[in-house]
Amino acid sequence: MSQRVTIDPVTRIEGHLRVDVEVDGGEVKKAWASGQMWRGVETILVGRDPRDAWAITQRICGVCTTVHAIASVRAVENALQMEIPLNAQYIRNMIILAHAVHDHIVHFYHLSALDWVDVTSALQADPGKAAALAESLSSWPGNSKAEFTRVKERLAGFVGTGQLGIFTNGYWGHPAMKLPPDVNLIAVAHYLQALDVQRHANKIVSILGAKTPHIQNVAVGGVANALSIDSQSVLTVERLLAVKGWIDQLSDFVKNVYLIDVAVIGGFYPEWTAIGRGIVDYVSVPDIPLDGKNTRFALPGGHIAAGDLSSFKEISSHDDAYFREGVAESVKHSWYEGGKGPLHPYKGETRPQYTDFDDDGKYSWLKSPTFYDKPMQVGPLPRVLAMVAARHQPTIAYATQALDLVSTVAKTKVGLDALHSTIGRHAARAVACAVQVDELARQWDLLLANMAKGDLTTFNKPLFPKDEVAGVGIHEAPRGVLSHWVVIDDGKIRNYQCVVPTTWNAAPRNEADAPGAYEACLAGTPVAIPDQPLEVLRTVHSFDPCLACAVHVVDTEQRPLVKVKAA
Ligand code: NFE
Ligand code: MG
Repeated sequence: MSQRVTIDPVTRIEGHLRVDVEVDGGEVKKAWASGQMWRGVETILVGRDPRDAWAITQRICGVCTTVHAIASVRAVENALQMEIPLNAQYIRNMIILAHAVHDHIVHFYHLSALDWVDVTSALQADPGKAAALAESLSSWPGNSKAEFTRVKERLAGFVGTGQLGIFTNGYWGHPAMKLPPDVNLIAVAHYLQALDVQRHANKIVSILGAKTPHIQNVAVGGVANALSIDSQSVLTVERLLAVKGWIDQLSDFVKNVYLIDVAVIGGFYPEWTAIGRGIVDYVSVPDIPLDGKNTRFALPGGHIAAGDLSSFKEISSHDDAYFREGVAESVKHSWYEGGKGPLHPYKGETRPQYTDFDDDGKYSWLKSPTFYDKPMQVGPLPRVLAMVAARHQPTIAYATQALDLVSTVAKTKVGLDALHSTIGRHAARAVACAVQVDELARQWDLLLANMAKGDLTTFNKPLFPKDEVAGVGIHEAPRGVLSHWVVIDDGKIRNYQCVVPTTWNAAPRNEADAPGAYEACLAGTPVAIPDQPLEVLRTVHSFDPCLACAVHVVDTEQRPLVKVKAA
């Protein structure tokens, strides 16, 4: 007999996501992903000055705080066909990369690791054996017996008081938890260390961006940072040297802790390299521009059809018509006025029309984006597969290292194909993070080398024509492809549409009733205990949902923190 499980809201994500699954024979047969809030930022922008859009759109989200600012200025600059000073590109690139590294570390340890790590089991661990194992895998100084003993005592202290503190309400002891106690202890220690390390990424963003969350230094035409090689200006060499120190510390953690933990956990859950496959049509975009016109990039991106890397079609610039012409959004299953079929974002409409949750009708505030009429998966997995297909050597090296370690722990050969999965999304995120932290160091070098040549320019003034112009700002954000589409008429915004990573992944069914990526990837997920749907959360969390981004909003209703309904 089939059971309906509603998880509303899903926690340890950003925003208000409801997920419904129909469970039969111990696995998910059908799923619905529903965005439960709406804000209308796109509507707020109409009639405003395009130079202000970045500051407003950035408030879409407090998690990916920088990404909407970047996509927005890129959209307006694209409409004006502007060239951006190299220094501005390097500073933006460093902000983008530091933010991504922060986002990925926090997502793995603080938002999703506890789906795989049983905190209470760590109390059975032997700190000496845990240290021997961890030290055999990396040279990270936080892997000592003394450190693991301290963490175990601290944990025993929590549990002894009857309060698990930040670890309350997990599915501890669930039959789907498989890590041995020593590995659980290592992971809990790294969870706590990651809380400390992630600050370094935010310090970089706040020094370069003037504050975080929500940077203040971007402008249509460049950045507002004053550069100088003497000590009088805002971004001095002294401050840049401090930034370099934090980059080095992040690099150490990402390569010696994060990448290794993900691979070890993957090795203990090899069955999860075959669960959560779903949509294997992927799109990512090139990012980290190396010139002022967004035509050369450090990190490639493109389209992969049906999971086949040989089908890779590179998206070569931010003006690439292949990307620009392929995107459309349907509202057939979304709470908006519609009836016109899928619309290209320049023609997009955002007119809310709430009805109830209807399984076969409208059931989400998210629109349903498609690329050449097909739903896509976006995110670190599509990004890594595109970079592998484009023969980006650092990506190939880190992916090989991670998969080899998964194979060693699982005692079976695990190849690239394992990445099309729930655990694969985590592995790809760690691989992407290692690539990004290296690229962050390289952008630092490029900025200093350019300053040393005597170029201190950071801004070109935008000029708005009387005529109508349109532009797209593309950014490979932490959760995947982000695009802002702006139509400007006589210097004022006439239409503004954001097509956001979580909108792609958490989309409801599209015009052809084909499910979105969460929905498709949930099908086949095993569920041992329907009212403790840990496995469903594993697959949903592997995408790193951000609903504020996806529907751009505010929930005016009070909702319970966790509601799991098994019927
Ligand atoms: Ni609010 Fe975001 C990212 C964007 S995802 S987290 O990455 O854009 O929808
Ligand atoms: Mg939108």
